[in-house]
Amino acid sequence: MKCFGKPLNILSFFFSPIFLFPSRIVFRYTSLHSMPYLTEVEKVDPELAEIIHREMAREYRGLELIASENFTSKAVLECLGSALTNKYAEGEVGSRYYGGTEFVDGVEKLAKSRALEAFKLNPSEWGVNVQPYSGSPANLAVYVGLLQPHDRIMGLDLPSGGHLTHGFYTPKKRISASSLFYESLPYHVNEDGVIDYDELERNATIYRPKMIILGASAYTRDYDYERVRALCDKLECLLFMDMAHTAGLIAGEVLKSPFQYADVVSTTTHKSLRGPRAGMIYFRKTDRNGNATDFEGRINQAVFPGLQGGPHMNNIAAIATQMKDVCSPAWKEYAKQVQVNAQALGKIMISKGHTLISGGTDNHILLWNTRVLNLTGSKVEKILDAVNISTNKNTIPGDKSAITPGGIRLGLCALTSRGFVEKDMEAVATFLERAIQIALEIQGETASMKLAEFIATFPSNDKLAALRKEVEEFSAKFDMPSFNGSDIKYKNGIPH
Ligand code: DSN
Repeated sequence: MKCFGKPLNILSFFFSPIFLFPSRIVFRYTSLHSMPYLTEVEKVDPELAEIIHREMAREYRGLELIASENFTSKAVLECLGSALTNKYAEGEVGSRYYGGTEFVDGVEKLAKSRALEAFKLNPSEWGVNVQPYSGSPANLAVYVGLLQPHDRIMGLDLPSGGHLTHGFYTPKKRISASSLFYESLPYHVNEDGVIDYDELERNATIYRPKMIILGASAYTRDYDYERVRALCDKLECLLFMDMAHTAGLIAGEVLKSPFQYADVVSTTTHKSLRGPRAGMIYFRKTDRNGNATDFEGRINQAVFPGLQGGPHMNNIAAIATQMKDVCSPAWKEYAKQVQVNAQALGKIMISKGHTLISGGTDNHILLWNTRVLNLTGSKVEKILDAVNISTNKNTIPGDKSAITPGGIRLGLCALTSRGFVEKDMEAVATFLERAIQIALEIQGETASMKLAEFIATFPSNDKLAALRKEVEEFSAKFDMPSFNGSDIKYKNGIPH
């Protein structure tokens, strides 16, 4: 029988689709292999597809140093683009206001259990709501759920590195809903860029807030949870930690966990956690003495129907898959590497004569004092943009204006997701340094040069063009977690 087997196989080959329709097979292979991304958008909306292609190339060819950004995984992007986006599911797992929720219930259950596991939380002590659309809605839901309108809160002031939603207002205007609907007294960092816990304690003792908020957008040191917990106990007020920036490092155990101190903890899921753009709220089911709280109902009600409608189930699925990643042993390595990279870049910058607020970092953020270089943060942000290094201008201690702040915030989560390690920080620091030298040459003796005039010189500056080319060639050596090299249309330069 064996000897008839071969001729039969050969015959079947000649009658196979490959032999009869080779071009079709080759086409299908090519399309599956190299064009899985954006094919439909290209077909129905080429104008939009083109913009997305340029953004993909920008991400791939640039150095992403914005501290709140990261590069998420293909699995997260697939969840975001899945059929789950079609589904309404107002309510909670098992008690929804819509039919057909048997599968999305499974999705949300997974997201919740993994979100608890990621921070090693006991489900009888802590619960989590994974429905907030992002960090700001999550924070508002915390206030709506646990406070009465006009209750007093204390958060780190925005110019000190705090977040808008922690009660920010200016002398002329209540800026955030958190200062419109609640009374807020900010605390500050001292001139070294470290939280002035003495000031917080002094003022809190007089002001007697209902809630003290820890967490920040531009703060480089870990928090003294013990001290603030003791203060909250003394004042009988709630301790709320917004860990949006540092959640990934807390899960990776390179920073202290706030959970043993806080009553409620919020986070975004896209910063150091590297997931989709969404938010989560963790709340104590039992207080620190083991007595049951009513936080679960109050937080859940505040999210829906208090502030939101239907949860975005595609996002919740993306949270679930990202939390699986965060629970994996490899996550600790990622978190450690983020911190190591930030500290390595900080050391190199200091060795090159630069000044960092607080003298370095415990986390992923560096706050670079550009005021001492005679450059505003706005000018540095713009010149770095011109060479495809993305950062943002930031206030630093002593700044009078948030419009022309004296610093730049750098963060290492995104580059670490592309595989950057300590040795790559030398090149990153050198690129930053060269951009600064060009900025100083442009500005010359006229530090008062207007930002628009400064930017207007860029197109004719050959040194900037050369530096941009080098930055882009260097960046393009690293993979993107979000898409394959073959998905990138403009690998060698983005058309102007
Ligand atoms: N805007 C974010 C940041 O950049 O830190 C926080 O919401």
